[in-house]
Amino acid sequence: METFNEIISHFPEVRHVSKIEPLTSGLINKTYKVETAGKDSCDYILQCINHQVFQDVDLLQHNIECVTRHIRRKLEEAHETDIRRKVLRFAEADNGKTYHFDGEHYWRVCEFIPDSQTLDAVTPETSYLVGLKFGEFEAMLADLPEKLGETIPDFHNMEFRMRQLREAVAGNAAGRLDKVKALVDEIEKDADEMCRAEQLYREGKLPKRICHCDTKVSNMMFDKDGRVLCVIDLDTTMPSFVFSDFGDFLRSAANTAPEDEPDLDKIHFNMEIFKAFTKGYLESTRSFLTPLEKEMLPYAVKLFPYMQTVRFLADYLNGDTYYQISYPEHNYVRTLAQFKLYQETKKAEPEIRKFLNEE
Ligand code: GN1
Ligand code: MG
Repeated sequence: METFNEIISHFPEVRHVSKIEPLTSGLINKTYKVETAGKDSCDYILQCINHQVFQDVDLLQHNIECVTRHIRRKLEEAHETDIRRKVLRFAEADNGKTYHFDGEHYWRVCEFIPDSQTLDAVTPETSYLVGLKFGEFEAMLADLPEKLGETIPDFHNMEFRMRQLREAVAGNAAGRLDKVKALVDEIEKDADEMCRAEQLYREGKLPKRICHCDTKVSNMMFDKDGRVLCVIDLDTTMPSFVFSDFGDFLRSAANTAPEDEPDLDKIHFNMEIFKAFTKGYLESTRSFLTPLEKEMLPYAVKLFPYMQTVRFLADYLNGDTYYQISYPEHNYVRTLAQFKLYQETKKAEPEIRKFLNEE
């Protein structure tokens, strides 16, 4: 691997680096903050792209370039001010691309958004704003002229995730099957219902749209006064069902506990967060959501805790090869926590339906 300074030197606009320090963030890429000296120079985010997960880095960066260019153009057309803080900008490397390959790893640099913050927890008020913004993100990309590829093929394809789980069960690579066999049987009972979207897609009844596919509140930048600035972490922006953006946000934000909470009694579905987010999301997507998409939003709420249960469990069975873990049974604890959340979303379904019917 090249040294940080060597890596940075391949991005000509980044000069006078004074400090590089790691940032704690997602489970996938490694992220660093690069500070530069000089009062007019901006700081940067340096990321080592997880090339195991994102195997086609060229496609990944192509998607991101198309998305950020399109959004920037729309902001300019709308005479927005402060565009620098409203859409990400990636630095060009000396190879003319927005990434550098050091022979082993892929690196990219993007401008650090000044005077911004991320939030780890949400209130109904911020959920409403985030719903509005993620919906607006989809709306802005509805007329994207370029075709985007899937940066992770079949990322939110439930049939594919079930196949992966079944393979992990059959392989039993880490010898953990005995411990989770009963849970696998429970999961299997709902598999057909949870794979409904793929079925409807094949029948031509459900569209795929450009979605963010990782709609955590931590993927939204706010200014210091709590106003929404922009959407970040665009790696998974690709064609998907709108359920991805709607359901995955609620999976994390409407959970009353962290996604790896060991005490299952603490895990509930927060209806206030659901209502506020849904209100915002519907406001900005009303112009294009089809009746079937809207009718299936309660399904989306259940789908994501279910899918995440399946993904964590498959990784646990495979011996923790995908998600970074902090202790040996971490993926097992995550699995149980997501399955509990799934059951809570099932319990909440009548109220969820009632709210959506009135909206
Ligand atoms: C991963 O790395 P992070 O936290 O943004 C994963 C998501 C999961 C999430 C679970 C590319 O996201 O799909 O929902 O972990 N991203 C990828 O915490 O697999
Ligand atoms: Mg992510």
